[in-house]
Amino acid sequence: MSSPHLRTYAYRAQNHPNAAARLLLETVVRKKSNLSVSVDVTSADDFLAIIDAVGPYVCLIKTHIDIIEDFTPGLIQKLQALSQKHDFLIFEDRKFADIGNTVALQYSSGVYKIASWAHITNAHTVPGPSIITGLASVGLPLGRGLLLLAEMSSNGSLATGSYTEEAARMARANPNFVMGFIAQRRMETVGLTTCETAGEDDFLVLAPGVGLESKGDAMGQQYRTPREVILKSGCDIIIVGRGVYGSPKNLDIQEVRNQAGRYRTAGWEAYEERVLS
Ligand code: S5P
Repeated sequence: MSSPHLRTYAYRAQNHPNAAARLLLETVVRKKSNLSVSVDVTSADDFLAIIDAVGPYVCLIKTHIDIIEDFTPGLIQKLQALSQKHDFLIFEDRKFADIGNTVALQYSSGVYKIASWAHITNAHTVPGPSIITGLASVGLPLGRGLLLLAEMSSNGSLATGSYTEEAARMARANPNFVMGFIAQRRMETVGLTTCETAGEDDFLVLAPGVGLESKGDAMGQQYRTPREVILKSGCDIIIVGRGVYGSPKNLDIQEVRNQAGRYRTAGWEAYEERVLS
Protein backbone atom coordinates (compact mmCIF):
# COMPACT_ATOMS: atom_id res chain seq x y z
CA MET A 1 0.00 0.00 0.00
CA SER A 2 1.34 3.42 -0.95
CA SER A 3 2.12 6.12 1.58
CA PRO A 4 -1.09 8.09 2.51
CA HIS A 5 0.14 11.29 0.90
CA LEU A 6 0.24 9.58 -2.52
CA ARG A 7 -3.44 8.58 -2.27
CA THR A 8 -6.29 10.88 -3.23
CA TYR A 9 -8.08 12.95 -0.63
CA ALA A 10 -11.29 11.15 -1.67
CA TYR A 11 -9.84 7.72 -0.93
CA ARG A 12 -8.50 8.90 2.41
CA ALA A 13 -11.89 10.42 3.33
CA GLN A 14 -13.54 7.01 3.01
CA ASN A 15 -11.08 5.28 5.28
CA HIS A 16 -10.21 7.73 8.03
CA PRO A 17 -10.98 6.62 11.62
CA ASN A 18 -11.55 10.15 12.96
CA ALA A 19 -14.91 11.86 12.28
CA ALA A 20 -13.49 15.40 11.99
CA ALA A 21 -10.75 14.21 9.61
CA ARG A 22 -13.39 12.55 7.42
CA LEU A 23 -15.45 15.75 7.35
CA LEU A 24 -12.35 17.77 6.49
CA LEU A 25 -11.26 15.45 3.69
CA GLU A 26 -14.79 15.37 2.26
CA THR A 27 -14.86 19.17 2.29
CA VAL A 28 -11.46 19.31 0.58
CA VAL A 29 -12.79 17.05 -2.18
CA ARG A 30 -16.12 18.93 -2.61
CA LYS A 31 -14.45 22.33 -2.79
CA LYS A 32 -11.24 21.26 -4.51
CA SER A 33 -9.37 23.20 -1.85
CA ASN A 34 -6.58 22.25 0.53
CA LEU A 35 -6.39 25.84 1.77
CA SER A 36 -6.97 26.83 5.38
CA VAL A 37 -7.00 30.56 6.07
CA SER A 38 -5.78 31.69 9.48
CA VAL A 39 -7.79 34.77 10.47
CA ASP A 40 -5.57 36.49 13.03
CA VAL A 41 -7.32 39.84 13.43
CA THR A 42 -8.56 41.51 16.60
CA SER A 43 -11.85 43.09 15.50
CA ALA A 44 -14.98 40.96 15.22
CA ASP A 45 -16.13 42.88 12.13
CA ASP A 46 -12.82 42.32 10.30
CA PHE A 47 -12.85 38.66 11.38
CA LEU A 48 -16.30 38.07 9.88
CA ALA A 49 -15.60 40.14 6.74
CA ILE A 50 -12.44 38.16 5.96
CA ILE A 51 -14.16 34.82 6.58
CA ASP A 52 -17.10 35.76 4.36
CA ALA A 53 -14.66 36.78 1.61
CA VAL A 54 -12.40 33.70 1.74
CA GLY A 55 -15.18 31.22 2.60
CA PRO A 56 -15.76 29.98 -0.97
CA TYR A 57 -12.06 29.14 -1.39
CA VAL A 58 -11.24 27.28 1.84
CA CYS A 59 -11.84 23.89 3.42
CA LEU A 60 -10.99 25.14 6.89
CA ILE A 61 -10.94 28.43 8.81
CA LYS A 62 -8.34 28.66 11.55
CA THR A 63 -9.09 30.95 14.49
CA HIS A 64 -7.32 32.42 17.52
CA ILE A 65 -10.57 33.30 19.25
CA ASP A 66 -8.82 34.83 22.29
CA ILE A 67 -7.33 37.72 20.27
CA ILE A 68 -10.73 39.20 19.38
CA GLU A 69 -11.13 42.40 21.41
CA ASP A 70 -14.92 42.65 21.16
CA PHE A 71 -15.74 38.96 21.52
CA THR A 72 -19.30 37.99 22.46
CA PRO A 73 -20.86 34.51 22.32
CA GLY A 74 -22.91 35.79 19.37
CA LEU A 75 -19.70 35.86 17.33
CA ILE A 76 -19.57 32.07 17.47
CA GLN A 77 -23.10 31.86 16.06
CA LYS A 78 -22.08 34.15 13.18
CA LEU A 79 -18.96 32.06 12.57
CA GLN A 80 -21.07 28.90 12.48
CA ALA A 81 -23.53 30.54 10.08
CA LEU A 82 -20.62 31.35 7.73
CA SER A 83 -19.36 27.79 8.09
CA GLN A 84 -22.77 26.57 6.87
CA LYS A 85 -23.05 29.20 4.13
CA HIS A 86 -19.62 28.50 2.64
CA ASP A 87 -19.13 24.84 3.63
CA PHE A 88 -15.94 24.91 5.68
CA LEU A 89 -14.78 23.45 9.00
CA ILE A 90 -13.46 25.40 11.98
CA PHE A 91 -10.07 24.88 13.64
CA GLU A 92 -9.39 26.76 16.89
CA ASP A 93 -5.60 27.07 17.14
CA ARG A 94 -5.63 26.92 20.96
CA LYS A 95 -2.30 25.07 21.39
CA PHE A 96 -3.26 23.44 24.68
CA ALA A 97 -0.23 22.67 26.86
CA ASP A 98 -1.30 21.64 30.39
CA ILE A 99 -2.18 18.50 32.39
CA GLY A 100 -5.15 16.42 31.27
CA ASN A 101 -7.61 17.71 33.88
CA THR A 102 -6.83 21.36 33.15
CA VAL A 103 -6.99 21.08 29.35
CA ALA A 104 -10.32 19.24 29.60
CA LEU A 105 -11.71 22.28 31.49
CA GLN A 106 -10.07 24.79 29.12
CA TYR A 107 -11.50 22.92 26.12
CA SER A 108 -15.06 22.52 27.43
CA SER A 109 -15.62 25.58 29.62
CA GLY A 110 -14.73 29.22 30.27
CA VAL A 111 -15.69 32.08 27.99
CA TYR A 112 -15.05 30.28 24.71
CA LYS A 113 -16.35 26.69 25.18
CA ILE A 114 -14.09 25.67 22.29
CA ALA A 115 -15.23 22.05 22.07
CA SER A 116 -18.82 23.14 21.39
CA TRP A 117 -17.96 24.81 18.07
CA ALA A 118 -14.43 23.95 16.84
CA HIS A 119 -14.30 20.75 14.78
CA ILE A 120 -10.53 20.65 15.26
CA THR A 121 -8.09 21.94 17.86
CA ASN A 122 -4.42 21.37 18.62
CA ALA A 123 -2.05 20.66 21.49
CA HIS A 124 1.60 20.76 22.38
CA THR A 125 3.03 17.41 23.46
CA VAL A 126 5.16 18.84 26.30
CA PRO A 127 2.90 17.40 29.07
CA GLY A 128 3.02 13.87 27.59
CA PRO A 129 0.12 11.57 26.57
CA SER A 130 -2.18 12.70 29.40
CA ILE A 131 -2.94 15.84 27.40
CA ILE A 132 -4.55 13.63 24.75
CA THR A 133 -6.52 11.70 27.39
CA GLY A 134 -7.83 14.96 28.87
CA LEU A 135 -8.85 16.51 25.55
CA ALA A 136 -10.30 13.26 24.20
CA SER A 137 -12.58 12.95 27.24
CA VAL A 138 -14.32 16.10 25.99
CA GLY A 139 -13.79 16.02 22.24
CA LEU A 140 -14.21 12.40 21.22
CA PRO A 141 -17.90 12.13 22.22
CA LEU A 142 -18.51 15.28 20.13
CA GLY A 143 -16.76 13.86 17.05
CA ARG A 144 -13.89 16.35 17.28
CA GLY A 145 -10.29 15.89 16.11
CA LEU A 146 -6.92 16.81 17.61
CA LEU A 147 -3.69 17.87 15.90
CA LEU A 148 -0.39 17.49 17.74
CA LEU A 149 2.25 20.18 17.24
CA ALA A 150 5.15 17.99 16.13
CA GLU A 151 7.14 20.80 14.48
CA MET A 152 6.84 24.57 14.27
CA SER A 153 7.51 27.01 11.46
CA SER A 154 9.33 29.54 13.62
CA ASN A 155 13.08 30.00 13.48
CA GLY A 156 14.90 28.21 16.32
CA SER A 157 11.92 26.00 17.25
CA LEU A 158 12.77 23.36 19.87
CA ALA A 159 10.23 20.93 18.37
CA THR A 160 12.83 18.91 16.46
CA GLY A 161 14.60 15.54 16.69
CA SER A 162 13.47 13.28 19.51
CA TYR A 163 10.70 15.72 20.53
CA THR A 164 9.12 15.39 17.09
CA GLU A 165 9.62 11.61 17.13
CA GLU A 166 7.88 11.33 20.49
CA ALA A 167 4.95 13.40 19.19
CA ALA A 168 4.61 10.94 16.30
CA ARG A 169 4.56 8.00 18.74
CA MET A 170 1.93 9.72 20.88
CA ALA A 171 -0.26 10.11 17.81
CA ARG A 172 0.15 6.46 16.79
CA ALA A 173 -0.98 5.39 20.26
CA ASN A 174 -4.19 7.50 19.92
CA PRO A 175 -5.34 7.27 16.28
CA ASN A 176 -9.04 7.72 17.04
CA PHE A 177 -8.80 11.23 18.46
CA VAL A 178 -5.46 12.40 17.04
CA MET A 179 -6.20 13.06 13.36
CA GLY A 180 -2.84 14.50 12.46
CA PHE A 181 -0.11 17.01 13.06
CA ILE A 182 0.92 20.58 12.72
CA ALA A 183 4.25 19.93 11.05
CA GLN A 184 6.38 20.82 8.06
CA ARG A 185 6.62 17.38 6.35
CA ARG A 186 5.12 13.87 6.20
CA MET A 187 5.23 12.10 9.54
CA GLU A 188 4.45 8.41 8.97
CA THR A 189 8.03 7.17 9.28
CA VAL A 190 9.12 9.66 11.94
CA GLY A 191 9.97 7.97 15.26
CA LEU A 192 9.87 4.41 13.95
CA THR A 193 12.65 2.11 15.15
CA THR A 194 14.71 0.30 12.50
CA CYS A 195 12.61 -2.88 12.88
CA GLU A 196 9.24 -1.08 12.67
CA THR A 197 7.47 -0.28 9.41
CA ALA A 198 4.84 2.43 8.89
CA GLY A 199 1.37 1.10 9.72
CA GLU A 200 -1.92 1.93 8.04
CA ASP A 201 -2.46 5.11 10.10
CA ASP A 202 -3.32 8.17 8.04
CA PHE A 203 -2.34 11.30 9.90
CA LEU A 204 -3.11 14.56 8.12
CA VAL A 205 -0.33 17.12 8.10
CA LEU A 206 -1.45 20.74 8.29
CA ALA A 207 1.42 23.10 7.56
CA PRO A 208 1.62 26.76 8.59
CA GLY A 209 4.39 29.05 7.43
CA VAL A 210 3.13 29.37 3.85
CA GLY A 211 3.61 32.43 1.65
CA LEU A 212 3.94 33.04 -2.06
CA GLU A 213 5.90 36.29 -1.78
CA SER A 214 7.50 36.70 1.61
CA LYS A 215 10.19 34.41 3.09
CA GLY A 216 9.42 35.41 6.68
CA ASP A 217 8.51 38.18 9.08
CA ALA A 218 10.41 40.25 11.65
CA MET A 219 9.43 37.90 14.49
CA GLY A 220 10.91 34.60 13.34
CA GLN A 221 8.13 33.25 11.10
CA GLN A 222 9.48 31.35 8.05
CA TYR A 223 7.52 30.83 4.83
CA ARG A 224 7.61 28.25 2.06
CA THR A 225 5.48 28.16 -1.07
CA PRO A 226 2.38 25.91 -1.43
CA ARG A 227 4.32 23.85 -3.97
CA GLU A 228 7.20 23.24 -1.57
CA VAL A 229 4.80 22.35 1.22
CA ILE A 230 2.34 20.09 -0.65
CA LEU A 231 4.44 18.60 -3.43
CA LYS A 232 7.97 18.46 -2.05
CA SER A 233 7.25 17.96 1.67
CA GLY A 234 4.03 15.93 1.28
CA CYS A 235 1.88 17.98 3.68
CA ASP A 236 -1.91 17.87 3.17
CA ILE A 237 -3.28 21.31 4.02
CA ILE A 238 -1.67 24.74 3.68
CA ILE A 239 -2.38 27.26 6.42
CA VAL A 240 -2.09 30.85 5.22
CA GLY A 241 -2.67 34.00 7.26
CA ARG A 242 -1.11 37.30 6.26
CA GLY A 243 -0.34 36.04 2.76
CA VAL A 244 -4.11 36.18 2.18
CA TYR A 245 -5.34 39.15 4.20
CA GLY A 246 -2.18 41.32 4.24
CA SER A 247 -2.21 43.98 6.94
CA PRO A 248 -5.45 44.21 8.96
CA LYS A 249 -4.85 48.00 9.11
CA ASN A 250 -5.43 48.28 5.34
CA LEU A 251 -7.98 45.55 4.68
CA ASP A 252 -8.99 45.37 1.01
CA ILE A 253 -11.68 42.71 0.84
CA GLN A 254 -11.52 42.30 -2.94
CA GLU A 255 -7.78 41.71 -2.68
CA VAL A 256 -8.34 39.23 0.18
CA ARG A 257 -10.71 37.31 -2.12
CA ASN A 258 -8.18 37.38 -4.98
CA GLN A 259 -5.37 36.11 -2.76
CA ALA A 260 -7.53 33.31 -1.35
CA GLY A 261 -8.29 32.20 -4.91
CA ARG A 262 -4.62 32.35 -5.80
CA TYR A 263 -3.49 30.25 -2.81
CA ARG A 264 -6.30 27.77 -3.39
CA THR A 265 -5.18 27.25 -6.99
CA ALA A 266 -1.52 26.93 -6.01
CA GLY A 267 -2.31 24.39 -3.27
CA TRP A 268 -4.62 22.34 -5.48
CA GLU A 269 -2.27 22.25 -8.47
CA ALA A 270 0.55 21.03 -6.20
CA TYR A 271 -1.74 18.26 -4.87
CA GLU A 272 -2.76 17.18 -8.39
CA GLU A 273 0.85 17.04 -9.44
CA ARG A 274 1.71 14.95 -6.36
CA VAL A 275 -1.08 12.42 -6.72
CA LEU A 276 -1.57 12.19 -10.48
CA SER A 277 2.01 12.31 -11.73
O1 S5P B 1 4.38 26.26 13.73
C1 S5P B 1 3.42 26.98 13.64
C2 S5P B 1 2.16 26.59 14.12
C3 S5P B 1 1.08 27.43 13.92
S1 S5P B 1 -0.49 26.81 14.33
N1 S5P B 1 3.52 28.19 13.00
C4 S5P B 1 2.45 29.03 12.84
O2 S5P B 1 2.62 30.11 12.23
N2 S5P B 1 1.21 28.67 13.34
C5 S5P B 1 0.05 29.57 13.21
O3 S5P B 1 -0.23 29.77 11.83
C6 S5P B 1 0.25 30.95 13.82
O4 S5P B 1 -0.21 30.98 15.15
C7 S5P B 1 -0.59 31.84 12.91
O5 S5P B 1 -1.93 31.86 13.38
C8 S5P B 1 -0.57 31.14 11.57
C9 S5P B 1 0.41 31.70 10.55
O6 S5P B 1 0.07 32.98 10.18
P1 S5P B 1 0.85 33.77 9.01
O7 S5P B 1 0.21 35.12 9.00
O8 S5P B 1 2.30 33.82 9.36
O9 S5P B 1 0.60 33.00 7.74
